[in-house]
Amino acid sequence: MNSAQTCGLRDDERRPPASELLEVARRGLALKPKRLPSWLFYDERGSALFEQICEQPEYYLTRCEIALMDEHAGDIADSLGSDVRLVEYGSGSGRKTRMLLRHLHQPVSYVPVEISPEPLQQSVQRLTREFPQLPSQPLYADFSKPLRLPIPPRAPRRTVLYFPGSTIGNFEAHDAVALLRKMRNEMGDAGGILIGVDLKKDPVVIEAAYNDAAGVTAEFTLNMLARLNREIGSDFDLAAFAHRARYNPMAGRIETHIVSRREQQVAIGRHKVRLGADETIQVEYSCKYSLEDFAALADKAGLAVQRVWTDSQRMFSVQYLVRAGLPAR
Ligand code: AVJ
Repeated sequence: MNSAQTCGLRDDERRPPASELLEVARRGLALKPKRLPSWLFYDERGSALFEQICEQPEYYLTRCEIALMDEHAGDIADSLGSDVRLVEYGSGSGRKTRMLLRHLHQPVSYVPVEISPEPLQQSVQRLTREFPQLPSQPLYADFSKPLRLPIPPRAPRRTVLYFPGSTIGNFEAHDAVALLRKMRNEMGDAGGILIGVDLKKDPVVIEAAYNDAAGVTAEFTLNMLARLNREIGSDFDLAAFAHRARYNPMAGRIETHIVSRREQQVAIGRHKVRLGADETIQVEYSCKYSLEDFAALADKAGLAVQRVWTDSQRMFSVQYLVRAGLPAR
C-alpha cells in the first residue's frame, strides 16, 4: 500500500508543498480567462468557513440533505445491505456519515478520503468516539485521482462510495462522468455509490445560497487568496477583490468568480500577474441537475440509478447508483 496516501504522516508531509501551490497558482493565473481550482478553498480556515456556510439560512443544501438522512437513513442502510465497507469522498464534518453509520448493518470499515488533514483528523476522532468498534482507515489523498484503498479488516460484501454534499456539482459534466467512471472501478462489481445531488430549482433560491447576507460565502471565496498569501507569499490585497456568484441557467450551474476591483499587479513568487479592472478569476462551478439530467450522466459512466430519496419540494436528492446492466442481487 502506498504510504504517501496514509494518515500517520508528519505535519509537513500532509499538506501540498508550497512549490506545488505556487505552480498551481502560476499556471491558473496564466490561463485566459484566469482560473484557480476549487480545492484551493479548503485549508484549515476554508474548511471552517465552509462549515459556517452550511449554517447560513440561505444555504439550503446541507439542511435538506440532513433532513433526507434523518428521514431515510434506515431505508438507505437497508438498500446498501450488510457488511459494507464505506468509503467517503471528502470527509467534511462527518455529521451525515454518522447518521448513516448508526443504521448500517455490521459495517466492515470506514475509509474517509480527504485532501485537507485537519477535517480528516477531526472527523475520525468524532467517529471513533461514537463508533469505537468500527475500524476506520483514513486516507489522505485527492479523491479525483485513482485511490489505493487500504486492505479491509475483513471481506466486505460490497464497497459503497459515499459522496455527500453535492460535491459532484463542482465538476463540469465531462469531468463528472470521468470521476463517476473512476468510482465505478473502485467500488467493484458488487459496489455502489451513495451520492448527494443538488437539484435544479428557482434560480433566485440557488443564487441566494451562494450569496448569503452575512457574507460568509464571500469570505470563503476570498480566503483562497488569503491562503495563497499565507502559503506561497503572494501579495493579493484582499480589499481589491470581490466575490461574485451567478447562476448560469443555460449551463445549469452557479459560477463563482473573484473579481478584481481595479487594475492591479500581484506578485506570485518571482512573477508579476496583471489584472485589469473587473477582470475575473473563475474559482468554482456548482452544477445543478434535474433527476433526468443526473440519470443520463450516470448512464454515461456505466451506472444506473437504483434509488432516489428526495424531499417533497425536490430541493435536493440522495441517490444510490450501481453498475448498469447488472442483474439485481
Ligand atoms: C461543497 C462543493 C457542495 O458547491 O455548494 C458552498 C461548496 N461553495 N458555497 C457547493 C460551496 C460556496 C459546495 N460544495
